[in-house]
Amino acid sequence: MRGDTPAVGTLRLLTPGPGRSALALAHPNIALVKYWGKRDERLVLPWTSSLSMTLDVFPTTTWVRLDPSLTRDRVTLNGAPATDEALHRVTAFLELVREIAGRDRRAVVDTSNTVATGAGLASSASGFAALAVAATAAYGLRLHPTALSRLARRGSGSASRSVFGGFAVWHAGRDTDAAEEADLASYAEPVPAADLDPALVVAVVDSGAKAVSSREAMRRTVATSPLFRPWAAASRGDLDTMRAALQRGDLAAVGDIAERNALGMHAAMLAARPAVRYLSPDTIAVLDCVLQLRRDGVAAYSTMDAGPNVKVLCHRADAEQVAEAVRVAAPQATVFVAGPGPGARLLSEGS
Ligand code: 2P0
Repeated sequence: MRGDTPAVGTLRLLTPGPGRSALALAHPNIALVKYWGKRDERLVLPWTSSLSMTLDVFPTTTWVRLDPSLTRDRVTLNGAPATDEALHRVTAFLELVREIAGRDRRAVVDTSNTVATGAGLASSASGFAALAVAATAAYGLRLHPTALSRLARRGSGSASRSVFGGFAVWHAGRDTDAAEEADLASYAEPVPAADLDPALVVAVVDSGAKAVSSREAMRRTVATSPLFRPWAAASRGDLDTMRAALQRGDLAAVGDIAERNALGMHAAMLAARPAVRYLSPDTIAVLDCVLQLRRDGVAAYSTMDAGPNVKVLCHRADAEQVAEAVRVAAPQATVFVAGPGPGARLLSEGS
């Protein structure tokens, strides 16, 4: 990766710290206006801007320790040695951090998710946000939150948003051929919101790993789906109207936009060739339940990511009623209530 990352120098908004080892914590986020599709795979630049809520559940903790005796990085994921794609992604990310820090030393990384990895519950968002915080601290870097968000983006696009708590927007940035300029312009930042009293009821209908990774599914959707570009165009409008709805504290409008944006994203995936279908009969049962809740006067709105699980946006005061209705509609689902959570943070560091 060295030598082909001209934009890295621009991340040097830092002062050196002590380094050596660090422990960090980050929470997943759920997008209300989705990120789906990259215009640049290497720099992880998205086609469209996205907007999310960071959760207060399912955190990832990541410990990074520099070890002079190692010739390659050693990565443990949920207690087992990481292999293949997961190992490659973490090592490539550490290469990027080493390049910024001007250091060669390899690292031991130990990371644990409190939710099933790869089940469409944003474990890569919390994972790379926590890794960005822990690795930069271990290598003695202190990054501005904007630079940290841009760095986390290189690990996994949605991780750029988990750097921040509450609602965050990830800017797609400028469409330019200049890699450094494009990289600089694509980062997340907090979004002003009136008090919405929001909750997300998370219905885990299937916690197994997905058949098609979101990375591959995005690639296929962009390359083959005739519905991708219309969805992307609509998504730009969705972002503007959602920002306005957040500012005036209009949860019904936020939910309405989130639901149509997610359904549009899945429609684009279904039109890919071959089709990417994450939605299952249990997903549809929860979607029907949410429609019925709305008919009964409860403000509840569905969103789904790269998997069959459904997250239902509602007022905190209605969350238990919504959770109970979802449990009845999908009895085998595990249902959690989440609220807005904090941004990624350093828990401790040692030398
Ligand atoms: C999102 N998702 O906005 C969208 C909606 C899933 C559906 O971000 O390839 O793991 O690592 O940049 O961030 C999942 O994709 O993808 C995702 P990469 P990521 O939350």
